[in-house]
Amino acid sequence: MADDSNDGSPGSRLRDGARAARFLVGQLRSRAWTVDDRLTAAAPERKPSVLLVKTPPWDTRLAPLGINYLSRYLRTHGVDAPVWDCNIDTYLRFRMDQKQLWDMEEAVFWFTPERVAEVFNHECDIVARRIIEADTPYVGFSLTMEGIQFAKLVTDRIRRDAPDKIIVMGGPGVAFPEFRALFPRGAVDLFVVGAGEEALRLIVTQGVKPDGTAQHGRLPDTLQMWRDEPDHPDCPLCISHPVTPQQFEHPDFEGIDLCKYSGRDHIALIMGRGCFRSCAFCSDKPDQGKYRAFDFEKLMQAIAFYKEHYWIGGITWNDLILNGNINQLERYCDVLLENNVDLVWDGQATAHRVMNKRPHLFHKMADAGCTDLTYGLESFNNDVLAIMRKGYTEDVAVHTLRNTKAAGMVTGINMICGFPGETEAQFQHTLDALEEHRDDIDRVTSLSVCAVVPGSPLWTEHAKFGIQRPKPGHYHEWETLDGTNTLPVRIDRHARMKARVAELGLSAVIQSTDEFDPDVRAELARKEALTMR
Ligand code: B12
Ligand code: SF4
Repeated sequence: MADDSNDGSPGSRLRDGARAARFLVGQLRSRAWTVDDRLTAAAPERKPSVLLVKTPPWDTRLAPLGINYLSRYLRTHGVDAPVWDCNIDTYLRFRMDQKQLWDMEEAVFWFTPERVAEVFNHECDIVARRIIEADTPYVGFSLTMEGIQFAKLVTDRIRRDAPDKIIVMGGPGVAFPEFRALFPRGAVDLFVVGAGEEALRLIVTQGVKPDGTAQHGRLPDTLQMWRDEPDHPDCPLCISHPVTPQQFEHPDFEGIDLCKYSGRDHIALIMGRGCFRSCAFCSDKPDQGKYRAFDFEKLMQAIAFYKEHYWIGGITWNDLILNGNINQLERYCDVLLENNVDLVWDGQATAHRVMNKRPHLFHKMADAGCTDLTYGLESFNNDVLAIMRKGYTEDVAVHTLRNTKAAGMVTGINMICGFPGETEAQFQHTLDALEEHRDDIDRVTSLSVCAVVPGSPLWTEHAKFGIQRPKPGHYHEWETLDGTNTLPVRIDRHARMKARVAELGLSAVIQSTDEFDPDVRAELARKEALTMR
């Protein structure tokens, strides 16, 4: 008995400790109570939840929309869906000496794995840790193509430290099989293709696993599932589910600190998805489908909410085309005007024959706060516009510009140089038209060299356009089968348009051609090799 008594002496305390340790070891060794069982037994059933993360690179002026639309939808349907704009946090941590990486011209940096790793290796440790600590069964990354390398560094760490976490990727960066193939095997469990609202809700609430089976309930037939390479079982599953225009829920930006963004009192928003045109170079239309305007009441309620809670002064509409439904657009203007809503707004639109017949609508837009419209005109030559499948002619485009300007709004245009089939004479016509219509153009919002990107008709129907498809990741490096339109020809036209734009005193955002000029690349590679020696 003396042995069992705790007399407080060092000897008795040691004996007690040893007994407790033996008991614990015994418990752990017993088949009925393994370490793993204890962990599960201790944790209550996990709530369906997903952490939505926007990784770099992305805009730093306005909060990202993808994760915020998804989060609001999921929370409206009872799913816990916190968001993390990792892009803005990373930018704020690195802006002191790496601010330029967030410039539009830096795409090549983000595509180069070694360069991304060199700058962000340690940051990705922190990002992964934060994602793991959020302790949600699913993590959803929202990506553009440029974001793949950064996301890969993060997923490597998640795989190592939290192998059970199910990694879902969505956004335009995974819209087409050619983009999805850029992800190394094992980095992703599930790809969500297209608008992710309903697909993600089903994944999280039904507990969809990487093999496509659901842990709870039966998945509806409306949920599409496929593998890009059906014969490879380790090829991640792709999932898609349609979302009706009435289903979209505008963000409430919960969990987002709007003060972090430089766009001051502006937010981005969309009033519809898709586009009614089908331009040959465009991959957005094949990704998003035909235009559908969102529910009007919900839209106006959302604007009232932002005014009341965030005191917003402006909205940048991120729609592919703001005039996708001109009746809805007019209604929106009417409500703003009737209620004296103090709001400035801008966006992208398309040259529009029917809208041209309603000049009052342009004036109404300006009165309701629209300050600036960018049109993807691309060319002023009718033959080129026809091969581009733009769906309008030069006179319609010019008329739209004139109406916009006459109403007092700023006009921007996007231009593309060297579309397959564009002859030197047709290109010259566009150069001259820039001069002729100078008074109706305030800005060239984007001046770029024609690229052939996955998903676009130029890519999928390349033979019809008489071109060879470029290699993955080198989307500017294509040429016509007859050899008349090559990268140097396009770079030359781009340089001449750039010069004309400068001569005309137009402000312009001009794509840098260095990044895909093979001569410049070869020179850079040579210099790099010399410094490595
Ligand atoms: C507006 C816009 C911009 C604005 C962004 C302003 C802002 N803060 O929002 C500006 C002009 C700044 C911009 C910049 C860039 N952009 Co941009 N942009 C767009 C545009 C027109 C709309 C984006 C948007 O807000 N959509 C609305 C939201 C709600 O839709 P969403 O993001 O697609 O999200 C839905 C689905 O994709 C999906 N989803 C999205 N994320 C996730 C995640 C998960 C887990 C799931 C399940 C689903 C899911 O569900 C969402 C809700 O339905 C798109 C066009 C397009 N097709 O998307 C291009 C687009 C996204 N941009 C593009 C690019 C390349 C860029 C740049 C990288 C360009 C560059 N080379 O520098 C830069 C970003 C870098 C930088 N430093 O800024 C490309 C991406 C290409 C690709 N396939 O990856 C696009 C697709 C245009 C194109 N076709 O070329 N852009
Ligand atoms: S108008 Fe713009 S979004 Fe629509 S198909 Fe043409 S390029 Fe694409």
